[in-house]
Amino acid sequence: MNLLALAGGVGGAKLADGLQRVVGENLTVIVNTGDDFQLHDLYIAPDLDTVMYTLAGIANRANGWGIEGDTYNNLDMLSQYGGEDWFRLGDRDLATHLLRTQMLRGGYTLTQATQHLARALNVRANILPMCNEAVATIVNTNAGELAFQEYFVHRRWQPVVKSYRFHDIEKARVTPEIQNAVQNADAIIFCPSNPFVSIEPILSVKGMRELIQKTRVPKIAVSPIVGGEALKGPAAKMFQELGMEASAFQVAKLLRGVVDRFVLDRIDEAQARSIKDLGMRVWVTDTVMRDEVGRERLAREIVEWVNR
Ligand code: FO1
Repeated sequence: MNLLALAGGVGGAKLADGLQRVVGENLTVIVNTGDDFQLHDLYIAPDLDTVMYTLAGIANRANGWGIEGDTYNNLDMLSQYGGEDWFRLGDRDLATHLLRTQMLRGGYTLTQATQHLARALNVRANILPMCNEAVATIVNTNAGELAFQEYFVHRRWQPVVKSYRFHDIEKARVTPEIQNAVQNADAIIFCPSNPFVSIEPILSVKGMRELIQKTRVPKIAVSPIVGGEALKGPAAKMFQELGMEASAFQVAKLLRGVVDRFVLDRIDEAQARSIKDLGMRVWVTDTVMRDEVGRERLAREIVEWVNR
């Protein structure tokens, strides 16, 4: 069975890892690149790297991002010089950014650079950036307009979000690799990633939403909001600041028209009825992935639900 997953950062990467454990190379992951930015003259793609390191089995276990056991000698030296040190790039992680940046400057696409890096790390699944063009998520806050990493990392997602936009999204196009993956997919899984700044950028690439909508296969979302809270990051806070309640039901509402099945945590079982009323089939289970066993169990349950 060919699976296609849409993912952003840490939560999405965990389910992608579970899916890779179940279907191996028959998994393709489309990853958000709205978080990408330039720092120290390097092209940095945090979500692509989080997914890549997680699927390669080398992600930092405590953070979910970065590489397990990485050192920060370069950062310490940079810091001593008074350079920009708020974004913690590890020594080994740095190699990824150096090589990717060289490849992009050498005329390779982001898709090609990503495939080269992932292959070298023995990742079995196919990791694809949502597009080859540079797109930048900009968050409009009570502290003004902030580039995504400035909001997320530098200001620790404390500013109040009023709105957000994806700069240059109109230039982004669905890649041939994504077109292929969508057409060959037997199911599409929306990983538990932030619906506003991880999933929405992917769906906002010209032609992406329609491409997914017209494919007649199960499309399954897993809620990143469990018991009214985000498992990681600012998703719940963003719901509230954007005037919505933070709930799995609201996630389902945002994905109505694209997704036809919804995986709901047991703790939110009372919302099953209202999600079904949106026209979705609902599967209730334990969705919190505490370890690799939990990732694989959730992935297997999803695959079995599709096969049933
Ligand atoms: N997140 C942080 O909260 N602080 C960091 O210093 C940081 C560094 C970093 C370096 C490389 C990388 O691939 C990711 C990194 N992240 C860091 C995570 C990342 O910026 C966010 O988790 C995502 O952009 C949100 O999905």
